[in-house]
Amino acid sequence: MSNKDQDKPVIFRGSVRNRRLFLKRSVLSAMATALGTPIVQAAKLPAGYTPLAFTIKSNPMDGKDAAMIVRNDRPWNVEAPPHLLDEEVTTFPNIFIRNNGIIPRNIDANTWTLTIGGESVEAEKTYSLADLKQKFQSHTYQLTLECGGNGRAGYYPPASGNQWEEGAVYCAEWTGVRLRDVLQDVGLKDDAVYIGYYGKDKHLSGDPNKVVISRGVPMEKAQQDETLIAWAMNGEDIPLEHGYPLRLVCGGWPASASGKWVHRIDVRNQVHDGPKMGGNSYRVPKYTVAPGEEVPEEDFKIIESMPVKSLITYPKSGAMFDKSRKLTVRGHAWAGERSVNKVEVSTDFGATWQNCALRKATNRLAWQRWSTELEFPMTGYYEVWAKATDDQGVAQPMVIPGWNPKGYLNNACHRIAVKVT
Ligand SMILES: Nc1nc2c(c(=O)[nH]1)N[C@H]1C(S)=C(S)[C@@H](COP(=O)(O)O)O[C@H]1N2
Ligand SMILES: [Mo]
Repeated sequence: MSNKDQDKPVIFRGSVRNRRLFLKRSVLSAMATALGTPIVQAAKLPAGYTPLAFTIKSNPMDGKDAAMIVRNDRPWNVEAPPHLLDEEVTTFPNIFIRNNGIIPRNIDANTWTLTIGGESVEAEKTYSLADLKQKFQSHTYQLTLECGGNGRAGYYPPASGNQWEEGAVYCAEWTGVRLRDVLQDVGLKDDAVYIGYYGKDKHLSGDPNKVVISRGVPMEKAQQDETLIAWAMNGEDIPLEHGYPLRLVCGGWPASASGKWVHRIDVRNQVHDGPKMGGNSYRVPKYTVAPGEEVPEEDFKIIESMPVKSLITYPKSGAMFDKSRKLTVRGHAWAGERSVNKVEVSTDFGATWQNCALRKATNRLAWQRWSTELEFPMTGYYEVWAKATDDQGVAQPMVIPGWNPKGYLNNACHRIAVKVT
């Protein structure tokens, strides 16, 4: 937030795009007129809640949101509208792209190498792709990667950064070797606590010596079965945008821990301190803060496992359908290192909830498919809200969770609008 905004009342800060309408009961009939159909569960509308059809950003009723959404073109950042994430395993090009720098070009996989170094290895070791494929057993897992800032657009006052709505998440199938097996081959010292990756992308400044981003995970996460050094996504070469020819993949954690175009991994005797490990990058306050509050740097902690969340991927928000039909609703749910125990949907603004069928994950850290059928008592405007609960009983909040300076970890319920005719 800029300084000149500090003294304005909270609801007037920020851009017009993010300003919400605040609803009085008396405007409901005007809304129904505008929609051309009644808001059937209007009596259940929480006070101050603005139906999706009347929020200013991405009006679902205008049918204009069919393609991938570009959030920034330098660096290139693109997200998927939720209905493009309906596949069980997400495929290119329906995958969000998040870059902090410039995508490297002219990559030759035949000469690509991965060096494992750092102060906590016995001796540095370098592998070609062929070495990795021959020396170690390969493994394939579906792994959910969600940007720590997914949902940032929902925070108020707005947090700087890509204004992701719902679509900075995917679950693809990755093939590679376990980082654990490679680390074992290199030989670790007893004081190893963290790993840090280095990619071949270029810094926006053009300075070839400047590292764009170098993040990592603690040894425990680095040595999980599912933590891969991958060369294939969905059975093919990794698309260039997603890290060709080699990528670190740490499912269930902020996707920033999964280094693209990886050519070096350091084993550290301290928490890795590469660019975007400190300050307020991918870190949140250790305690609840008031919206807009300044937080001292020492009070931040690194984001690890991502919170429970779900998406409605069918139908598309804004769908119209005939009252004589039952409406199939489906999507995915995930919970970082945890699994999801329950997904429920509501068609009356959260007053009552209906249980959905929920599949087990194909493997740990993969998202889970859920579906249900809905019947609507009368024609009109409805919203479908979805809410997942993890295996520790933690559920998604219906409203925006705790504000934090960089707008991370918004796992509020996903909502779509539907019109029954
Ligand atoms: N080398 C490199 N790796 C990176 C990034 C980057 O900018 N450079 N961005 C990270 C972030 S913040 C995210 S959310 C994911 C995005 O992965 P995707 O582009 O495959 O969706 O990559 C991570 N790995
Ligand atoms: Mo990210």
